[in-house]
Order: sequence, then C-alpha cells, then structure tokens
Amino acid sequence: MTPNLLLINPWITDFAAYDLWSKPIGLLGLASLLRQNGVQVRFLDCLDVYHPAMSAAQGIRTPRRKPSGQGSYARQRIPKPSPLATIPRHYHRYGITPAIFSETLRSLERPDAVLMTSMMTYWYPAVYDTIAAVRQVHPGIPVVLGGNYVTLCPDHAAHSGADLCLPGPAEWSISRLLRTLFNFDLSFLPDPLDLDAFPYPAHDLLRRTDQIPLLTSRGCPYRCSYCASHLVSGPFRRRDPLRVVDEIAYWHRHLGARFFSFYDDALLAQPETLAIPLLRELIRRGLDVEFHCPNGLHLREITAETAQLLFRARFRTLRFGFETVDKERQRATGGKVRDEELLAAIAHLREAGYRQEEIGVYLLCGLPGQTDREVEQSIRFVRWAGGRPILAEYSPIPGTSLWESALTTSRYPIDQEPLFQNNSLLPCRDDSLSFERVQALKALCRLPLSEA
Ligand code: B12
Ligand code: SF4
Repeated sequence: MTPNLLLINPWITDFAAYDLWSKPIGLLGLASLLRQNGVQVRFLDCLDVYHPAMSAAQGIRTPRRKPSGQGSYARQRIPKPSPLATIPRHYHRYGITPAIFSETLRSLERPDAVLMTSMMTYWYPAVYDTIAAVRQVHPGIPVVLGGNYVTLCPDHAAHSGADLCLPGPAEWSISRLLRTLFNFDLSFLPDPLDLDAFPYPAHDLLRRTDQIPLLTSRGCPYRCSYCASHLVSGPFRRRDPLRVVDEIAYWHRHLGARFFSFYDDALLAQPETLAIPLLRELIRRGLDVEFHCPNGLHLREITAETAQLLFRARFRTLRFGFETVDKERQRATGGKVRDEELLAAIAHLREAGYRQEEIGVYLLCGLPGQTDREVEQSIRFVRWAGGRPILAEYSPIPGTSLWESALTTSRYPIDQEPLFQNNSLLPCRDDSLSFERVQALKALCRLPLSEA
C-alpha cells in the first residue's frame, strides 16, 4: 500500500529560544524524498510563526520577526520539568499552542503513520509532549522518531513514547521502515553519499518561506572534541557547487526567496572545491539574494580572495568559530584555528569591506576547566583583533571526545538526564564562571566596538 504520512516538527521547550534562521531542513529533505516516491506527505510545524490561528490565541505575544527570516517564536510559560525545579529561570514552550496543534491535526486527513524529528537533546520534553498530543487525536497510529536526540541519546529516547526510534540520517533507514510498516518499496533511493542525487528539501510545505536554509555538504573534515558533527552527519561529503547555485536560483524563481542561510558544518573547508566556485558563480549570476551564516565558519580559509568573494556575493551575516584564545586548549580541542589565523582573516575581511560588527566570532564559554579569565581574555582578543565576540555556552554532547571530561566536571548527572546538557545551565562551568560573571562577560561582548 502507498502510505499517507504526516511529518511533524515538534515544539521547543527551554529557558530561551530564538529563531536564528532555523528550519527543519532534515525533515523537509525526508518529505521530498518520500514525495519523489509517490508517498502522500503532510507537514505540521509546531514552530510555525505564521499560523493564522495564533493571532487570536489568548495571552500570546505576536513574534517579532526581522525581514531576513530570523526573530522570536511565540511562547507560553510552562512548569519546569522536575530535574530543573531549582533553576531560578522561567521555562517556556515555544511554538503554536497545544489547542491549535490539536485542531490543526484534526483538520488533516488521518495519516497512516507520523514521522517526527528532534533537534537538541535537551529539548526532549517537547518531543514527548508532541507525541502525547498526537496520541490523543490519533490513538493507534505508529509514531516514528528520528533526529539528533535519538542519535545522541538512543537509550533515553526509548522512553519517548514513540513506537520506533531511528537514529542516524533518515536516508539510511527510511527504506527499511516503509517496507516493515507498509510493505512499501521506495523506487527512488539515491546513494546517501551522493548529495547531488537527492531532491531539494520540500520548502513549499512551510507556510511562509521567509528564508531558505541550504546545505552544500554533510559532516566536517575536522574532529573538534566538543562537537558531534561526525556522530550526527556521518563522513564529510559535499555537493557540486554549481548545483547549489542552481538550487538557489530555483527557490528565488519559484518561491521568490531572497534570503538564504547556510547550515553547513564546513562551508569554507577546502575552498577551491566548493566555496570559491560557488561564490564566483553567485556573483556571475547576479541574483537579487543575500546570505546568512549563523553556524560557525572556518577562519583559516579566509584569504584575500575568499573574503572578497563573500562580500561581493552578498554574504551578510558571518559567524566564525574561534572558541578560545588559550593556545593549549586550541590544540587540545582539535586545532581548527590559531590566533594568527584570526588576525589574518579579520584583516582580509576588513579589506574586503566588512565592518567590525559584521564579523561575528563565536567563543565557547563553560568548557571543562575553563576559567572566567580565559573567556575574558578571548573576548578582549577578538575585540582588539577587529571582530565582534559572541559567547556560545558549551553544551556537553554524549559520544564526543570531550564527554568524559564533561562528565567529571559537570555539576549535574548529564549522562542520566539530557536536560542537564542544556547550554543555558553551563553544566561544566568552573567556579570562577558564576552566572553573574557570565552576564558581565556578555556585557563586555556588547560594549560598542571601537569604530562603531
Ligand atoms: C545549523 C545548526 C544550528 C543552527 C539552527 C539549525 C536549525 N535547524 O534550527 C543554529 C546556528 C541557530 C544553531 C544553534 C545552536 N546549536 Co546547532 N547545529 C546546527 C547543525 C550544524 C546542523 C543542523 C542541521 O540542520 N543539519 C542538517 C539536517 C539535514 O540534519 P538533521 O535535521 O539532523 O536531519 C537528519 C537526521 O537527524 C535524520 N532525521 C531528522 N529527522 C528525522 C526524522 C525521522 C523520522 C528519521 C527516520 C530521521 C530523521 O535525517 C536527516 C537527514 O539525514 C548541527 C550539527 C549537525 N551537523 O547536524 C548543530 C547542532 C545540532 N547544534 C548544537 C548546538 C550545541 C547548538 C547551540 C546550543 C550552540 C550554542 N552553544 O549556542 C545553539 C542552540 C540553538 C537554540 N537554542 O536555539 C549541537 C547539539 C547539541 C545537543 N545537545 O543536542 C549540534 C549537534 C552541533 C554540535 N555542537 O555538535 N545550530
Ligand atoms: S570544525 Fe566545527 S563542525 Fe567541524 S568538528 Fe570542529 S566544531 Fe565541529
């Protein structure tokens, strides 16, 4: 039988969440693959900021959005999960209300199965709530859960209430799933290593495509000790750059998209094989579009040429991963960048036309053994070098090589309770990094930049 499937992007539950060009590209890619195989696919987005019923919802503030497709989510304050009871911060559910979720679900044809994604490990309560809400409306329908939480915490995810949890990339497991559940064979299933063979993600399923996320690659050639890229995305592989530009032109033409974001772990790595031809082609075609890179880019690859090309191709938001000025920690965590490379990269970017506030530089805060002094020195160094420091609180991730050290330094049982992997808790912080101190360090990041 040809199944009729409902794909669901669950709520977020957290102390804070901001839509920094976020879209469920994994789920939309799966939707597209299924449609290509004749499967009927519907999509329900719990994070839909444009749901028409939300404007009439009681006590919910309309999300504030920016033209390029970032902004706040609607949110409702909810009780904290019991492990977080002592944390002195409010906790929220982000997205549409449960009542609107259930009404929307009822308005859709009864599916044969529900496929749901998951993103941050510590957002699992939202995933559980979404599954429970599905069960209320459609008891007895198989619910299949995939995504990062399932991949990184498979034992924990076994308690999600889903009938089946499928870790790893969907394209590795979907064929077997459909055969088992529906005796349905996929006629079209490209080699998972050949990214160009996959159809474009089904962005048309979103209510409004205020911005389009792009992936030119999966995985990363580096192995930083705090990062799960290799666990969730598999080996480093990438697309043909000209096909990526074709995709951009396609969305521009068909959906009128002007704003695009890159989700790659390693967009700039080995630039002669991807970034340089991609940027040159974008400049040549002269589309009226602009680009945002919320995920960390590699500073090491910024030369006079790449900086000029990024500027001319209209890359507006640039964020680079620098993480720390501490040389020993730079080396011990994987050696992806050195101080001299930051200095050289910023000089090239400034020369190309970027202003200091446009050169965002991520710094990790709260790594095992990292003192407030190290974070402060890193902030001061980035500011002095001509970049804009942005603190990223460390989230310990199971399976990474820093996990053992995170376990021994964490204030919470991060291995038993994924809620404690939340970056907002700074679970592995040193005593010198009190929350007040972190606020002061964030304020230091925000001080007007010298030239501003
Ligand atoms: C882009 C990105 C972001 C973007 C937003 C992305 C988004 N979609 O919303 C930005 C830059 C905003 C971001 C922010 C953060 N991120 Co982030 N992010 C990523 C990144 C690089 C890619 C995510 C992605 O879209 N991948 C591509 C798609 C195709 O993959 P996917 O959705 O996982 O789907 C695949 C599979 O999971 C599976 N699948 C998915 N759904 C389903 C469903 C079914 C049924 C099945 C069978 C399979 C399946 O198949 C899909 C295709 O292969 C990942 C790392 C990575 N390589 O995945 C980190 C990652 C998810 N982020 C991480 C972190 C730590 C953060 C931050 C906390 C960083 C910080 N300290 O500030 C913040 C927090 C954000 C917040 N609070 O809102 C961690 C996760 C940590 C955790 N504990 O879970 C990751 C893994 C990176 C890391 N450090 O290792 N992030
Ligand atoms: S370079 Fe970035 S994506 Fe690659 S392993 Fe390091 S942190 Fe992860």
